[in-house]
Amino acid sequence: MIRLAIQSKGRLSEQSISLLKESGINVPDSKRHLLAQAKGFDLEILFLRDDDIPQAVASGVADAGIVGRNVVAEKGETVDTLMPLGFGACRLSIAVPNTADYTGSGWLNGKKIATSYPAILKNWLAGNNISAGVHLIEGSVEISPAIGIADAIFDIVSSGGTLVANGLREVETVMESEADLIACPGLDAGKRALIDKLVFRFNSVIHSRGVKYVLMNIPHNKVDEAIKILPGMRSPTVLPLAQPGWCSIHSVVPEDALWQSIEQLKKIGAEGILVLALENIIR
Ligand code: PRT
Ligand code: ZN
Repeated sequence: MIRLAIQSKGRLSEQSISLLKESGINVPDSKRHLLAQAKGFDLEILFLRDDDIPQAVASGVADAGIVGRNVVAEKGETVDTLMPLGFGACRLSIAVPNTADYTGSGWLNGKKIATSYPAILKNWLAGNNISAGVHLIEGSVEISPAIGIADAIFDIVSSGGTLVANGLREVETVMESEADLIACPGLDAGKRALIDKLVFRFNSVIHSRGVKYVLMNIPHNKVDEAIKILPGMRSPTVLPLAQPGWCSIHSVVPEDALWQSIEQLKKIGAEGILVLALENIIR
């Protein structure tokens, strides 16, 4: 049995549960309990605030956890980062009022910066030889310059909409973040084997995202051309059809290139094109 800590409610909560579900691990609906036994894997879920996950994992209260890289960096706990999970993407940036005459990071010398991430900010300031005041504030950091608490902010940015709405502009990106799977260092062999199984399942789900399985019929003399159109196809499956001169090609195609590829394939004579969703890619 392993214990996995995930955010009880918040931005990473639903996607953590979806990833587990797609990996064949069902989490009971009720989030009112701190601990819940999952179905489909020898695992229990510990629901925590995201800020508490790095310490829970570092101390062994949980064997593994799903949490933003930014939170792990801020807390400074010793954990093993096993894999990025492909959701919760954001960056931690310094932003200044639109009206500021910002010309480079030297501008920050002697200024006051409001943030909920003082450790990451102080580390970056020291690394860049900048001497600035760090003002810790929990929540609504973006309003600090307007109400005179600080000259700049250091906060999470994703679309950038919050900065624009508050008359701020992003001037320095300090770190990129997304949700990571972390684990307690030094787990015993039994737990390590279960974590490896979890990593294997997560990888197969994540690799199947953003790709489609495409099948089509094509004249035999157009197969080489079709292979050139299908991006990333190294070793296509080509099967003969009962009708002479025709064959069927099967391939995995990235979603962003899908429609362009299909239009080109139709032009060279592809017929009966089927696009199917992929649930897992087992490597
Ligand atoms: O209650 P608990 O302590 O568990 O949750 P929380 O309120 O501390 O965190 P939560 O749920 O807001 O975020 C959890 C994690 O999601 C963060 O630690 C990041 O790793 C990740 N994440 C991804 C984000 C965002 N995107 C995000 N946009 N976390 C916060 N934001 C906020 C940001 O603080 C800012 O106010 O959204 C605003 C900016 O968004 P844009 O799109 O306007 O730029
Ligand atoms: Zn939090």
